[in-house]
Amino acid sequence: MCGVAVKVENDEIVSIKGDEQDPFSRGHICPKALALKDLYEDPERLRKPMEKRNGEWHELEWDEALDKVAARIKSLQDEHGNDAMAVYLGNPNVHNTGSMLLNGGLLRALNTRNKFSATSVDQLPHHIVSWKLFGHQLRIPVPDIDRCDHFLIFGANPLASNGSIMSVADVRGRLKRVKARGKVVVVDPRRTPTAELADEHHFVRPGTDVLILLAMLNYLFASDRADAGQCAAHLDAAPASLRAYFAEYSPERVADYTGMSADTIKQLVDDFCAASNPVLYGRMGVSVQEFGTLCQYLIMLFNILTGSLDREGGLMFTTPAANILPKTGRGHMGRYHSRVRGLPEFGGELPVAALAEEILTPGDGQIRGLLLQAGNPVLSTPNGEQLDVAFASLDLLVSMDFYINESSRHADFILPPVSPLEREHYDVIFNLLAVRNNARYAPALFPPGEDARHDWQISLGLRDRLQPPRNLKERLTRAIEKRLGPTGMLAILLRQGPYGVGWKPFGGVTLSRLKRTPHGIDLGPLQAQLPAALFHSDRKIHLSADFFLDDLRRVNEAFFRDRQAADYVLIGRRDVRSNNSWLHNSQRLVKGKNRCTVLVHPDDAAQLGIEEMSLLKVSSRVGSVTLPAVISDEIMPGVVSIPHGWGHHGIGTQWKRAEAHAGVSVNDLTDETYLDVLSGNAALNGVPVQLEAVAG
Ligand SMILES: Nc1nc2c(c(=O)[nH]1)N[C@H]1C(S)=C(S)[C@@H](COP(=O)(O)OP(=O)(O)OC[C@H]3O[C@@H](n4cnc5c(=O)[nH]c(N)nc54)[C@H](O)[C@@H]3O)O[C@H]1N2
Ligand SMILES: Nc1nc2c(c(=O)[nH]1)N[C@H]1C(S)=C(S)[C@@H](COP(=O)(O)OP(=O)(O)OC[C@H]3O[C@@H](n4cnc5c(=O)[nH]c(N)nc54)[C@H](O)[C@@H]3O)O[C@H]1N2
Ligand SMILES: [Mo]
Repeated sequence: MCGVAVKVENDEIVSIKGDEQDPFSRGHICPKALALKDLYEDPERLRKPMEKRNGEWHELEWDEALDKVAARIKSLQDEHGNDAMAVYLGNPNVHNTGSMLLNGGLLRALNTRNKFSATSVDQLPHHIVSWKLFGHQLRIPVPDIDRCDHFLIFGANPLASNGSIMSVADVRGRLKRVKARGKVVVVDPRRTPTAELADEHHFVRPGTDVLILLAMLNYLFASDRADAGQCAAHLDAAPASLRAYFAEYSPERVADYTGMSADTIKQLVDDFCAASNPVLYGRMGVSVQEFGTLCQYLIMLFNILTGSLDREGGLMFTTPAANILPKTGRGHMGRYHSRVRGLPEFGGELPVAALAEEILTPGDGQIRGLLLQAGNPVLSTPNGEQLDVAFASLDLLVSMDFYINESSRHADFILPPVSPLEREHYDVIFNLLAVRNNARYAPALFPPGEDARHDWQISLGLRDRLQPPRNLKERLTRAIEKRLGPTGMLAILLRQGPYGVGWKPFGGVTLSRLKRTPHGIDLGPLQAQLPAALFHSDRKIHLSADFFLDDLRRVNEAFFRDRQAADYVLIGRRDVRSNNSWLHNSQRLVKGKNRCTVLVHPDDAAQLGIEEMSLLKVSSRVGSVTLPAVISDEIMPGVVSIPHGWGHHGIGTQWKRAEAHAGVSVNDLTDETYLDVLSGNAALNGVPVQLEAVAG
């Protein structure tokens, strides 16, 4: 989302800088952008399709590779049924214009219920809340960071992540300006760089946010301040009808469980209500935990009941120039369930925490083949070791990826797409979640390598082989689709969009206009847009208390029926010089001291008898890892933190620099049975662990 200026001389990248003239990012970039050079030049990045025969990799030509893969998928599905072939869609798909606009055909051709993605280790709760309340899973409002004067953040570290479900550049500068206007308050089990910058930071015991949020609503009602303001007219039920749900969760009752005092909880509400333009925002830390969906619901409810939704400086809907909402599914849930554990689908996807058991459990409907599209779930999803075993047992594994990593090493075929600088970019997803409406088109910087294919070309190539056109009409539609490609599809989306041909100020934001305006076009601050933003046919916000607050039973069970609290719990950690599991082959990003360490509070370190950089063995129900400890009071006592995406063990993988900075995988500790049961989203934070000092 940041404008990047890449200087090239004689086909060599000589510098990568932030584009000063970019109206959205104004010269800002984060270190990940520098990795574009390493990625482009990386000799270990695959350029040719690969087939593994008798444990050895062989290069193939594209047509032969696509023919073989399609034939194998077809025979597997013919023999065992469509669902025997599964798909996992990784995070980079949403950063890839071609994949976003042209991968649907392949998914339809595969026609399998066993579809998984990184959504269920991430933002699934947000989709469910938006689907229920606003009628569309992608209608997710974002904090209006540029106009709020009170920013209350639960479980997000935008200084490292650059903002999530809040596309933004220069978070540091923007947060400083919020501070100048008012206050930034962070609730996090770790004093993160974001918490350091904030005016206030409050520790919270991992996974207990739900109690704090319930108590905040309790106190809001008890002090008679629940007032939906401009939202009131758009609610399907009176706010007062919700009051009873929160009656038993007074700040005094919940405080002890959370590590936050009752007074602090009340202060959070008092300060929020005293501000002119407050907003409450919660992200990974509160989504990827045991009560993730309930947390996101309560956060939305708190914004609604303080009149902070759809108000300048509050939580606002965006107006993206290329609007995919009308063209994508609004959402559905529970139409079918996973075979082994009975977890519900959402929007046609099953929770990825169920993937390994669906492969390993014999019987009708067992998964025997898998297509990985831009994903490395062995490192990125819970109980990676189990998945590693499961992948080894598959009849067929195909990976669309340019690295031989911990997941694709098990593949029979790898189909590598071009790298980011060899393709055009328009961000259809992250503009949808951006704090200013904005449009920017970047053409490919380099022509794709000789005989290279884009993700969308590989995808359509497979689709056509799996499901050849059945008639002339289909033949024509497909020819047009291919001719248009992502650029042509984008041009249509822009024309049909809210700033399309009929839009006065610029005579329309068209593709040709964007091509003539390489720095991008600023389309202004977010606009209030209720009820037009809603997809429900009654144009109301459906408060859906029954659906979400039924989960209070599970809350009561977890906290108030003397469940044994774990001695130690595990949380994650993001770093500006890393991106999930796949940028560790970039020297620029891995150099310097080892970042795959476990953070431990000094009191716990003393108890364990360890010193700085002592090795610590961390164990959970599913496995254990041993790594160096960093001792700091930035983490709460009783909590340890390990970053994810490491664990490049080097067995059969082919990225030497990553292997030289191997680290361990935190997802060998996270537990595939530890879930936010309401959604099936993995609970990667708050995992109970044991600690043991390792001699030597
Ligand atoms: N413990 C713990 N686990 C986590 C998280 C956490 O906070 N804690 N975070 C979770 C989150 S938020 C996410 S999104 C997931 C991410 O998990 P995944 O979606 O599985 O992503 P990665 O592991 O980064 O793997 C991405 C793969 O895509 C490849 N790739 C990159 N670009 C492209 C491209 O354009 N095309 C193709 N075909 N391939 C490409 C890379 O080489 C890499 O192998 O991890 C989750 N896992
Ligand atoms: N540099 C870099 N940037 C990235 C990524 C990356 O890997 N590296 N990944 C990208 C992706 S895919 C995503 S989804 C976004 C995520 O972006 P963010 O949501 O900002 O994710 P994190 O930085 O993991 O921040 C989560 C915070 O939650 C805290 N936390 C953990 N458990 C709890 C809890 O129980 N309660 C509370 N209140 N807090 C808790 C953690 O300490 C951490 O500070 O980042 C994106 N940006
Ligand atoms: Mo993510």
